[in-house]
Amino acid sequence: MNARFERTLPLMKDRFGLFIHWGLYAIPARGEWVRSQERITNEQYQPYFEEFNPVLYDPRSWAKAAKAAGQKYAVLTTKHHDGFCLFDSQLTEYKATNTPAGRDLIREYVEAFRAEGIKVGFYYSLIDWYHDDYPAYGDRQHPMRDDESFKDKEMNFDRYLDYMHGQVRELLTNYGKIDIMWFDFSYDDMTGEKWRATELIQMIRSLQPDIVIDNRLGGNIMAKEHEIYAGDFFSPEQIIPPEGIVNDAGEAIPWEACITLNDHWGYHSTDRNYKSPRQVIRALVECVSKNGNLLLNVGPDAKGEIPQESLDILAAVGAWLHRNGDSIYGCGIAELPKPEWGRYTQRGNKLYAHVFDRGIGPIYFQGLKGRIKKARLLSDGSELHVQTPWMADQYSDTASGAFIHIAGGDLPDELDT
Ligand code: JFZ
Repeated sequence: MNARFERTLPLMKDRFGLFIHWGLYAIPARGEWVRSQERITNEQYQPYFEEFNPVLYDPRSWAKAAKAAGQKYAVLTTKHHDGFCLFDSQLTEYKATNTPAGRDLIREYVEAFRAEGIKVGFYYSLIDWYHDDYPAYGDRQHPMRDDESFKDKEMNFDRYLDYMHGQVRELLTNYGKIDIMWFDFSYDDMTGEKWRATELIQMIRSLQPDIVIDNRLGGNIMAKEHEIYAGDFFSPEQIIPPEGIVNDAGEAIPWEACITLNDHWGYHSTDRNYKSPRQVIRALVECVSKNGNLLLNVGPDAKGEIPQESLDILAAVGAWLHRNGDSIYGCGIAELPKPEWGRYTQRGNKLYAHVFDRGIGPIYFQGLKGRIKKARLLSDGSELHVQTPWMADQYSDTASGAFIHIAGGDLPDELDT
């Protein structure tokens, strides 16, 4: 891996994080794009601001749920596309402090997650549908994109950029050490220096030298020589790349897939299309097997609670990780061909075989002939009988299928198949 990704490596050992989309859009409860999709004006959206009162908001319970789920970091929307700020920004009145909530909700989040030993990340939307100086008419996602009355509206985009940079400065000055900055997102010609991205990155690095930044400010993270704002990791969305990510020079690029639990990021009251714990565990294994992280999303409701369905999934994944976490944390790709029955992950001289599809008969470990020192079932530590050097006759079913941990004395040196 290229040396410039060194600051990303500690985060990439964590492998599993919690994404939280939360804001005024939890009240209409039709997802965080509701303003754009339904062309909702500022005036029509204003009642949600006036009534926002998440009486059950208790970020300590969120943090406990994340911890029990085995998640090592979290990323919360400090401001989403609707422009509403969960933090007490001095640069806008459009913030939680001025709603019935009456306080800085981000401060409580930071303190609660820190207290549980979970790394803290800020999602911050580059797009802003509230700010007067953000292009509205003709912008393909803005709620007012086809409202003629916005056609000749005067705006000064630099004023928006000053605001946006100023808010990032606030976020990275007022809350102690922040681990991740997650910008979202560039599109069309709204990318790179359009955001004054070099200047922004320089400011961020001066405030938080170790912070890890996503790649959505633009630039080309795949280029060997890329822009300073091209990001510290690649962020595929709702997709796990088929073979991991390498740049133009064939070097591995750190990446993190972000995935929803149902079909929306923000709270949606009727979307019951939840993934199963088994699917989520397999997605996590899949990411790790290709050197990636999984950022799994929840959308708390207007009262401030994570939906029960999501909590149940998190708990089930956590129960699996409690026993099988050694095959995830600090693990990455194994230099072996992708097996037919599932996926490998590896850390040092330990190879982990995640058997998704047991099939009939023995499990074949291609390319491992003579190299298996011993095999143990990771979930309970029990001995597995490897009948010959290339197959094991025992397995146990777990949520993700049979699970075998093969511990070899000096496997890595021998793993060049
Ligand atoms: C963005 C947001 O619009 C969305 O609400 C959510 O916050 C998500 C995590 O990020 O959605 C995107 C951003 C980029 C792409 C697709 C959806 N993209 O590049 O294809």
